[in-house]
Amino acid sequence: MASSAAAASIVSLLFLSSSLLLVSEAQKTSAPIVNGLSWTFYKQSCPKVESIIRNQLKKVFKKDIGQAAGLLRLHFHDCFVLGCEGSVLLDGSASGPGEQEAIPNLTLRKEAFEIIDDLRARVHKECGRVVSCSDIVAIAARDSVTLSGGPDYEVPLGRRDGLTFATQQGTLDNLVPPFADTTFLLDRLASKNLDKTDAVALSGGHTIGISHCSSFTDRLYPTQDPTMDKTFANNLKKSCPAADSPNTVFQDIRSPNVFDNKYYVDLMNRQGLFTSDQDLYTDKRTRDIVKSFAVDEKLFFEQFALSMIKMGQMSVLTGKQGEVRANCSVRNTDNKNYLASVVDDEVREEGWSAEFRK
Ligand code: HEM
Ligand SMILES: *[C@@H]1O[C@H](CO)[C@@H](O)[C@H](O)[C@H]1NC(C)=O
Ligand SMILES: CC(=O)N[C@H]1CO[C@H](CO)[C@@H](O)[C@@H]1O
Repeated sequence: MASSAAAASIVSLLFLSSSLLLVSEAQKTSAPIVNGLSWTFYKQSCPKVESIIRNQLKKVFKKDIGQAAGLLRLHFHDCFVLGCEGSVLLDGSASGPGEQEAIPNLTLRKEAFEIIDDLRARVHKECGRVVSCSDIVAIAARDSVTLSGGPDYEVPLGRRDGLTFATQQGTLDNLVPPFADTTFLLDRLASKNLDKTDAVALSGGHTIGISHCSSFTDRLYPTQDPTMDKTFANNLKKSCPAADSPNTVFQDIRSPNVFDNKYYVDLMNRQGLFTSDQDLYTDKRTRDIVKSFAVDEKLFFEQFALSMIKMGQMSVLTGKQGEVRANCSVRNTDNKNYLASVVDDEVREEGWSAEFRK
């Protein structure tokens, strides 16, 4: 089974370069885009934003490819709680703890926040305060996928940054815990207009990155989950000798740092790390989708890109909503003055595009 999947992925690799072109062309036309976002949002105001981010991330990942996983997960957490509006980046304030302090966020990487701040500063230096933190997070997540070996795809842009962050309870109520079964996972995603294909595709994000023991040791202690492959379980027990061991393990044992379809091959071999992962193969509603991605990497890549574009547009702020933060960790203090400059910028942009049409 594993070898036929491997053969299938070799075949799909051969077609990868040509298919990627098709995918990104197709997405521009077929991926639905919400009102207020655009494929060419910064064409006039910051045409280099995407190349600045990609070039810097190439350097970051050359030193530590693990950071790609941290950035991908950051975008997911941002979007699921209050929508993709950068609230996950806000530091807790006097009014209460931020999304960062809520339990599921304790394992977001500190470096991911630092990388986003650094990218924002670089983009600001080039273009001024025009690109939102939430757009930077969305672009960085896409680049993390692409630079780890996954698909390249266009990201709709024009998100604005939120002014508030979720409570700890709000964060818990919107994310999915690793001990969730497929019914729980599908219900929660359905409430965000994501269907079962999106659920299986997006879970494929677990083809890169790490997990702390405490996120899955409920499957090892006190009783071992019978659906888990025995050898896999024994190895996890070595890495995590107690339920609360502080260690980490790779999520995809076959190719931990490569964005590929091996996550689904893991599931078919009962080597999924979380219940939420493994149950996608146990549950009849999602099993065939898992299989189809395990044997056809191209199919997975195309669907992953579509599902990410969908997730990346959840409850976005656009137009004059929210703000463009000057520091991703805090709200702007000069909101009033800044509104004037937003209006100026928009007038300027309209001027430019009128020019363009001549
Ligand atoms: C919807 C169900 C999901 C659940 C239950 C879930 C749960 C988790 C958990 C528990 C961790 C490990 C945290 C730790 O202990 O360090 C993790 C890591 C990760 N998740 Fe998810 N996740 C889900 C969806 C997603 C999605 C949609 C993506 C992106 C498309 C994603 C990307 C990642 C990545 C890349 C990591 C590794 C982070 C790192 O290495 O720092 N996850 N996830
Ligand atoms: C952004 O705000 C945080 C929190 O107030 C602060 O610690 C940090 O130095 C600021 N970063 C920049 C680049 O000003
Ligand atoms: C309370 C706590 O530890 N919060 C942390 C949540 O995660 C971010 C990013 O890693 C940290 O900066 C916070 O300190």
